[in-house]
Amino acid sequence: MGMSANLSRRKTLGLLAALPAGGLAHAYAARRKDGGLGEIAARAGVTYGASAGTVIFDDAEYRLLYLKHCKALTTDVDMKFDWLRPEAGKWDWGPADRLAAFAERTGMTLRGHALIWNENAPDWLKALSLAEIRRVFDEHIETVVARYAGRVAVWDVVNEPFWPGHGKPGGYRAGPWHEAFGPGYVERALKRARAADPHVKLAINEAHCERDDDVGRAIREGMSRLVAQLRDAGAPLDVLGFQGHLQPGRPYDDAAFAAFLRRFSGLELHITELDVNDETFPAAIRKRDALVARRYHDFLSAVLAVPAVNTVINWQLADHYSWYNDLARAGQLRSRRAPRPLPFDSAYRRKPAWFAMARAFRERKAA
Ligand code: 9MR
Repeated sequence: MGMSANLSRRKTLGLLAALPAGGLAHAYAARRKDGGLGEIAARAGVTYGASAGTVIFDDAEYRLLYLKHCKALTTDVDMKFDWLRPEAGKWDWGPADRLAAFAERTGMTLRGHALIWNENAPDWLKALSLAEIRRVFDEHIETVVARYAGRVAVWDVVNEPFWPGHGKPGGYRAGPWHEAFGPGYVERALKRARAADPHVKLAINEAHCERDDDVGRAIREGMSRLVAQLRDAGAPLDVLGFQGHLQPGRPYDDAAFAAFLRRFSGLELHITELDVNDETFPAAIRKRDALVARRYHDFLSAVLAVPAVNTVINWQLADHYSWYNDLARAGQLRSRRAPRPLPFDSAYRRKPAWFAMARAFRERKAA
């Protein structure tokens, strides 16, 4: 990044610091006008944003990326069950409240992630009787949704309902909530969430549907069946979220995924956690970035051809904050090198992936 960009960034930081709270939303909106990804996406009818954690309050340069590019913000981990309720009888609202206040102040659409997920259950929950787990389920949804009513615009009410590998009937993901209610936990969660906030959009958020292999196809079928059942049951459902953690080492058929998306008439479709795992790409950065960018462009071109897709969210914005770093450190990727899955690098510079996304948004507008 050149000297002048650095200077103007510093100037902006100073300017923002000097503004009273009331003027911030306006100042942020003004900043976004000069070519932020959120503006480019908006012109194509797409709300663009990224997930964020409280690191944005410590890393001012990272925060500026959100201010410039994002019109939507998803809480990365801070509204998850185990973050809100680390111990029995204890609630930790601090980080979630801070992110909610930030989104409100800056005029970003807030996506709550995620109310009910069969993964990541804390030990104290797993130790409860099934009757107690049922009580905690209802209490959790009512308490959390009511607290953020009017501030969270979309809730990922149920995250990742399917995982065929668990061997449950219907391919459902196993875990405490499934154990307590069976697959009916999904409908129950949606109804309870609607009762706690009549206006928030309610989403089911699923992984792996983008894949063109046995797992991807099984989860797609599961989602189709679930949505049909929920419709028959009159359950409230506004949005389907597809995470979009693309794994180029696996088989993909973007056109087949887009055809699958077209099945869901009457629902909004959101790409909720987009990134590209570069573990199978060559090490050379220029080559790797070009392949990551191409993957972004091909995927987005296919899904943006579906009119109901109106939201695209990246899972974090800059490479060094991606969850793939945790996987690399834990030896769970094919390579231990620093992953480059996102539109910005660790120096906050736009990468080819940024331009590929912008191009896909512009092409949708022109189509
Ligand atoms: O990014 C999240 C990471 O920091 C957490 O350790 C992990 C477990 O809670 O969850 C990550 O986010 C996941 C999301 O909640 C659901 N889809 C897959 C995401 C990446 O693992």
